[in-house]
Amino acid sequence: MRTQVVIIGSGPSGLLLGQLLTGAGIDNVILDRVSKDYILGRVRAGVLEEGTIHLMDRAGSGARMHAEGLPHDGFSLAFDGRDHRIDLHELTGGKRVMVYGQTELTRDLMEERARTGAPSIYAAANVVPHDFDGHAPCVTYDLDGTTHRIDCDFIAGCDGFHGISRKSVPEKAIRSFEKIYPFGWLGILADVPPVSHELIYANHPRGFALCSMRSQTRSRYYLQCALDEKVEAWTDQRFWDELRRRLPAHHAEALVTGASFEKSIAPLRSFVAEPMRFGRLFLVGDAAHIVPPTGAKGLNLAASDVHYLFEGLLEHYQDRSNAGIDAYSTHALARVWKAVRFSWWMTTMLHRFPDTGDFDQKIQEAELDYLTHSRAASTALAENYVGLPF
Ligand code: FAS
Ligand code: PHB
Repeated sequence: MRTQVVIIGSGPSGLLLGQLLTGAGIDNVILDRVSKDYILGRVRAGVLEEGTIHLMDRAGSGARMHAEGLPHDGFSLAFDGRDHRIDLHELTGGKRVMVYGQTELTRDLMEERARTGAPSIYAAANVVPHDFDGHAPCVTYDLDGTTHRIDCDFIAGCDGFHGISRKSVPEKAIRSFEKIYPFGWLGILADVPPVSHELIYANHPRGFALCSMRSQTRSRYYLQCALDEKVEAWTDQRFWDELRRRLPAHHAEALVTGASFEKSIAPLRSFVAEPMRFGRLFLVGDAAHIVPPTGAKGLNLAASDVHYLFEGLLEHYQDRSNAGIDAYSTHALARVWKAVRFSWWMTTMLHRFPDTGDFDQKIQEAELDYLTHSRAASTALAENYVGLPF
């Protein structure tokens, strides 16, 4: 088989890139090692920046997102028993975010891809990119007991943090930067109405909490937890009781609880691999970088990588120019590092660190005090939260 672009990974990065390329008449094949259902069973991001929304529209996959997504003009920081609203819309001159689950975004892209008939191969084992430092790259994979080969012009490594693409790059050609946080997030999904119409990021002496949602009837909540916590040790009742302790009294009293249908613990890390291009192989999304979810940036960074790579490939095929793909890594990393900084800053400001001393705690309190009393400081938060320009 031959195609122009092989995309390894059928998560948001791979699917969004695949649909943009298909729409531009650039042939592509998506490979994933698991099934569609497995991918759709993962519960992850919940907040979309306007840039991501525009890319979904350009990929022909935005209809349900606009119909069911929840536009949000602001969110609240909760500490010392009180809420402090950050008015994103006013502070950014009219920008907002949309609450729409990554699972639904992925489903929309999968359904649009099936409608266009572009090829996706699932349950592909032993996917391996070859000769991407030359002019004739290819990808091999095993399916139904047979090894297959796809010759191509380019390979997009959209296969996430644990994928094969970044691991296929010679160690001397890649540099990584990492920070591991000493806690994780225990997340829960339940079909109960959200405690507030907007998100609440809570800083409490017992730990961070986040009140989010997927719809007016489905809530998504998170609690900071120790890295050695086990999900099995958290009954629904224990989760709800702890969440109430970390929220201001008026929210704790209003909280509607119920049976959860998803509960998981995610570790938090910041990670960046440089560069993001190796000859004919491009790293995209979580394959190249990871951020703690505090700033709601992971999925949205994947989208901006896709934007830069898609524009570069379009220029290569339509204008016979390599300027865009040559600039991909530099352009993507410039935005990645600003989002990594913002996600680190939000995480440092809102979580309780096990080794926090009295001085560090006073600095955190001063940060929150300055942020909620300075228009300049809250504007800086708002412009990062809605997403810096592509
Ligand atoms: P993904 O990891 O989504 O997709 C990679 C795909 O590649 C997968 O389908 C995988 O099966 C496939 N793959 C991997 N190795 C392969 C191989 N060798 N061969 C073939 N296929 C292979 N972001 C937020 O903004 N907010 C959040 O709240 C949030 N919560 C998260 C919680 C968890 C537990 C995790 C892990 C991430 C979370 N994220 C969050 C970040 C997340 O949303 C990612 O940014 C997003 O999934 C990135 O999409 P992709 O780059 O497509 O990577
Ligand atoms: C979510 O709804 O899953 C979510 C929202 C905002 C975040 C992180 C996760 O910062």
